[in-house]
Amino acid sequence: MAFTLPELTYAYDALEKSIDARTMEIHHTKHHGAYVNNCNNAIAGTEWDEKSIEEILAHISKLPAAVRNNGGGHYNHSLFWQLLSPNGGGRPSGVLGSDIESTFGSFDTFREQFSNAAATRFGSGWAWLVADASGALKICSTPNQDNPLMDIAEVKGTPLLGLDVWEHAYYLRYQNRRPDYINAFWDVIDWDEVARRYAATR
Ligand code: MN3
Repeated sequence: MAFTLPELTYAYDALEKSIDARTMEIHHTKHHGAYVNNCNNAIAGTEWDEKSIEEILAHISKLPAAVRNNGGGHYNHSLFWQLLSPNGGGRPSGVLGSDIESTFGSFDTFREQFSNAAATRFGSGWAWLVADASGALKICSTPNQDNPLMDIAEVKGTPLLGLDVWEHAYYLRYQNRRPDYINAFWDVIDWDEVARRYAATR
């Protein structure tokens, strides 16, 4: 079963307050589209082409770099689009909100630490909030298209929130100002989706 490029549930210009339409369109159709095609080509005719993306990532150390880069890219972007919403922003409520507060001290401290992980990732990569195997919330970052589901990840866990800090995610509007893009990201986070993912791990 070949992987396919998922449709977005909102228009390319729906997140304009934080991410411009042209960036969204190129990012989705060209960048994510290429990860899907390249991943499919890399696993075609192997034992992995019947497996889920999660199962592939869990065994990524046994697979070629093309699968790590493009399979990771497919998973990461599929998640990223779901975490964004034109009605996003604000703060998480419920169990997620209180667990973030008890883990990091406050929502503002969490936001600062996550933003710092995103800002200080050298080169291309992602910042993450994960729930690890014990259920603990952790912030980490990964290079390139790696993610915390990979068996080679330094910090492993289920990704709840992820931020793409590749230049292709922000350069048209923000150029070298990655911190401004990170700041704008908080206005389009769909906390209901993050909470749904957290609940599924518990
Ligand atoms: Mn990207």
